[in-house]
Amino acid sequence: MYQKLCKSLLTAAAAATLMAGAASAETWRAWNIHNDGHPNTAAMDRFAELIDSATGGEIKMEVFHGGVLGSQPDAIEQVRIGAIEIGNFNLGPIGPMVKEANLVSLPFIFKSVPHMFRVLEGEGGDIIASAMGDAGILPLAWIDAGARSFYAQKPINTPEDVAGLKIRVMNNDLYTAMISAMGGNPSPMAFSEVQQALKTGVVDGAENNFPSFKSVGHFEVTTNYSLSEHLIIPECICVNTAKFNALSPELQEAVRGAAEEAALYQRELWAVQSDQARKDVEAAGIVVNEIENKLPFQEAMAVVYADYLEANPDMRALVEIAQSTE
Ligand code: BDP
Repeated sequence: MYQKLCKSLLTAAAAATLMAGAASAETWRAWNIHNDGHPNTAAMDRFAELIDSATGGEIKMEVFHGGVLGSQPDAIEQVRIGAIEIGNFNLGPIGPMVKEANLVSLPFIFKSVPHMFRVLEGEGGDIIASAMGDAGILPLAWIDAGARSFYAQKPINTPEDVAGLKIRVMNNDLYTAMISAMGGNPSPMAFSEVQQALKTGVVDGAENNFPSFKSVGHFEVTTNYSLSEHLIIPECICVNTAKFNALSPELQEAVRGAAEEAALYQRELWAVQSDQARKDVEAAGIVVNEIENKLPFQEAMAVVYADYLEANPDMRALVEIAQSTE
């Protein structure tokens, strides 16, 4: 940490020297779906400060919170084409555009959050990052989004409990396949619409991590959160590739360093605030249900894996990298 800080201070000083006399600063627009009180919002605000100081004011960042620049799939597309420069994205909605990124959307592909980071920080992560960069959306740093679990008006202990329920999922065929494999009715929907859909019964349930379950009020319109932890999907701080490549090597290093530092900050906040979010929703009356045996959920996903590998035989090697990572 200390070394990292020294390095980024040095980078900042170097960038400041470098940039003294530089012609003109540019302002990047940053997309973030979360509101105040969510760890990613604080991390993106910190990132804006870090990028400013690391680049000696050469790059400024205006962060638009609450998804006001558009839905997540739209914003991903906008970063790809350079209409928005940068964003905090979940890899779930990136999967339909970059097939390598879909690795993380296979249910139960990761054993734990640390395992997910080990895969991302190894060869698997290099393959995903390079494919994303080629698609125009370059990851500068990975951030934590914990594990996603189901919530509904009843406990979910087995895949059979999902049967017949209409469950909101993010936009990705792997998630619709996951719900269908349990006999449920998947309902892909924008994040901003889920609270109302739960409230009015348009959907019976959804799935997310504790901070998001809390921050957008899903806990106010549901009763049971069941710890299936079926998806551990990382997020990224991602930049338009062409924009990043057009920077001098010094500025690239400064921007990457700022993103890495913001990501570390996010992970620290996440650790504390996800525990707190669980406590807060429990205090508000949510029943958090431990699932004793997750094996039936994992077994129900066999068809999802089989169909996925049949349709994407070229992804088998990446799946094997993840599965063989300790
Ligand atoms: C949250 C993610 C956010 C997603 C949202 C969702 O941080 O990027 O848009 O889930 O379920 O946990 O749509």
